[in-house]
Amino acid sequence: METFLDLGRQPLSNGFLAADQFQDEYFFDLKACFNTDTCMVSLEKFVDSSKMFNENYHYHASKSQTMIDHFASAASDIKELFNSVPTVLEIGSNDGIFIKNFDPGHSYCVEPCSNFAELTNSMGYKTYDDWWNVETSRKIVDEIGKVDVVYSASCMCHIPDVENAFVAVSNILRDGGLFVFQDPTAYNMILNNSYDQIYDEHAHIFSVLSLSKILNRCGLQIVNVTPLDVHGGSNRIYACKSGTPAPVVNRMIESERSIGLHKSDTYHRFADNVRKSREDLIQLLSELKSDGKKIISYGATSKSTVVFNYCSIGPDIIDYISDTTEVKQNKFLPGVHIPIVPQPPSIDDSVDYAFLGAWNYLDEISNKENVFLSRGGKFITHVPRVRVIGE
Ligand code: DWN
Repeated sequence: METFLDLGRQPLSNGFLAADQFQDEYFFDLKACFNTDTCMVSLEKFVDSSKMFNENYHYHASKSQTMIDHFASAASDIKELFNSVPTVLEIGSNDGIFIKNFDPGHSYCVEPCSNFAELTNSMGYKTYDDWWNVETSRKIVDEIGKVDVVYSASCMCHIPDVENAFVAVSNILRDGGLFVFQDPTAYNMILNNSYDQIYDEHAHIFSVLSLSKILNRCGLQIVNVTPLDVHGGSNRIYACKSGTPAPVVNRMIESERSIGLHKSDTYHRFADNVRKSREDLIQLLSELKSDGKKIISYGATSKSTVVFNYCSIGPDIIDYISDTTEVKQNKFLPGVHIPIVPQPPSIDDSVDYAFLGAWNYLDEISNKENVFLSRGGKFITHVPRVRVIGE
């Protein structure tokens, strides 16, 4: 393992908190490393999963229309692959945004955040409030048998012992069944310089190259890959116990090799770009602030927790963060403690600039905030480079 990036002392990225919790706040050293054997990008030290995923988990997937539409489409694509109603197990079902598109009688969930497990149970989906691992897979097989589809979105990369997680999938998948999972890609992270994909919850940043090596060790074979725009660039991986990989699988691996995802110096160059991004963002925001401009941030995201803590940008620069998620509102962003407020229908007239904490929803946000933009308001982003959008 070769450490290539140090993002400094970081809080829990989703650890939104009240002022009276500041003194007990948890911090850890966030460093990323590259495995020269598997080509996997991972955290140098994993954060205890129970600190991040528990009954107070703040992230509700259904707070963006983009993702509601995305998962409805994903469900439709999967249904078309089967002649009859498939038995589906979703790992990391969050608020039911995906599984709600399936028949409760043939669908099951695994969700360790009990606030969400209770929600999908109340929606009629048998939900196991457990960590996903071999032990849980055996328990579920004993209860319901094997399944046609295992689906997981933005979850597999959150599991430190991801090989155990994949063996567990192999355990529960019937012969001829399909494992479909999607997570942000190392390819897009390097191309977009989106270092804010690296945080406590993201134990790994996947590539097709690294996954093909690891899945093969777990009795699974990648048979197809679909690149996705969501979450800053993701891959939807289709794997099964045996099958012939579609040509796209090798094409994706060749694309990854063409930008050097198999070489450690690629990641050291990435780290140089990250350090420059920090300097550029601090300079831009400081100059705007000293010119008397009012700057807010849009979307209280895990990603913006990383950026603002890495760049030491706090409430002296960013007046507040607006967000649609009720459980985040009237709290503070972890670490730098920028206040989070309910998101109004339109950005307040007093605001000059909005940093895009939720840059992955640029289109949706631009449509929503056309009044702000038409009166001369500007968005700021750091991906793929620090800039005022439209200037
Ligand atoms: O992997 C993960 C992804 C799926 O979600 C988790 N580990 C944690 C989390 O990461 P994130 O917080 O960076 O995700 P999002 O989806 O970029 O968060 C968007 C945030 O922005 C939500 O809190 C909702 C908010 N939002 C908003 O306030 N106004 C979103 C839109 C589209 C809006 O118009």
